[in-house]
Amino acid sequence: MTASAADRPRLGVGMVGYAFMGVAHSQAWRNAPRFFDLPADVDMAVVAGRNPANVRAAADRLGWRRAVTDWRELVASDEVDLVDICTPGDLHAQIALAALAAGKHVLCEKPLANSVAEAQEMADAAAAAPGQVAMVGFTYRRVPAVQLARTLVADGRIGQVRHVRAQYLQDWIADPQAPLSWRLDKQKAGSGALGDIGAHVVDLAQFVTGEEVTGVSAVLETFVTERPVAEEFTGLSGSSSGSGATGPVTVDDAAVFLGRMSGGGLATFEATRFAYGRKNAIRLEINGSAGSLAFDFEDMNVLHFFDAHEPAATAGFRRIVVTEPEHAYVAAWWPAGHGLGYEHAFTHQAVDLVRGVVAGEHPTPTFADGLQVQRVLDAVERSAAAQSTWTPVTTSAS
Ligand code: SOE
Repeated sequence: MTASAADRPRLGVGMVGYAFMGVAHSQAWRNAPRFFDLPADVDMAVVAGRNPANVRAAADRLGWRRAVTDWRELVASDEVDLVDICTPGDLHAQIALAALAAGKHVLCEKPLANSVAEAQEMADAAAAAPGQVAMVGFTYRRVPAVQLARTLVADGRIGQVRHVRAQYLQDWIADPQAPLSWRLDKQKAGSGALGDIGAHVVDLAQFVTGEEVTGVSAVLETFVTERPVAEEFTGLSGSSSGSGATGPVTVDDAAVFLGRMSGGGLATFEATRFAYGRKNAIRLEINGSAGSLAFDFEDMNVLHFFDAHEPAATAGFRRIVVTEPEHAYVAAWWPAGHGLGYEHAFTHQAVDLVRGVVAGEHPTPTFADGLQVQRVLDAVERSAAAQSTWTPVTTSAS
């Protein structure tokens, strides 16, 4: 890091990719210093993308000083201290390894990689560079209600974890005519709903309970195997080229699995993009020996808490509105009750990252955490392929 004009450290950021995640990260880099007291000035130095006109336009729109068409140039640039990877998964490992080798800090979108082997290499490279921060973008950890859930579990308020019920439900490809996107291409994305959104709930379940998933029994399904070729994409939705051309879906559309937690509890996970009406429902319910917690991202400023010690006559789920200055990150934003949204967790991620870099600490989730989630995803895929614990129900014919 260089010193900025006011003699404060300057953290130069270079971001690779500028689609949906790149837009969210850009907003976070812009807002972090405006709302939080940071120990360094954030310089949105360089953005990289393949198309010269589009990346220049994105730089202007999103607030990046310079645009380049080769991520290697960004990684090599003296202006860049931290490389922020917002590309499809097939580029995560290459870029992160190059960035770590060049002495840069790294923020990598989730899932960490497209395979355990890649994730292992990335985690090893990060471990070999202890002076550099390497973090994975499991952003939902930084929703204040999720932070409160973790604190309540850690403080023993629900006792020993018995059940974890985790779902990530979306519907943006429920229509069979929704066009192909890179998220439906195994080469690019590694897996489908499993890695794209299932990874988030695996991470959340582990983060909130402070435990790990130790084993799984899974089924995966691809409901629509052929889709129209896309013309262009904004956000998640795309328009089909209208040419009638179609292409194969090479990933899972939905993942459902059981798991065991390291503390002895049982878990169920569901990740699908076929849940009509559910736009970004990230639901986590945890039942412990002394109470329960429930969270749904579609009502993200609220955490439900049931305390089993309360008298039965008046006990009930308490609806905690997580917008008080006492709640994680909230004091930097709006007065109580005014609420936060999707983008705020990205800002919190940027804040923790800048603080970690300056303090020489490693904010979680680290690449090692990303590798652990990747191992769970891998176990899910192996279990689904093996069908080893799958027991068909007998029919009158069998
Ligand atoms: C698409 O399913 C997606 O953009 C994911 O890739 C993100 O990680 C999730 O937060 C929102 O949905």
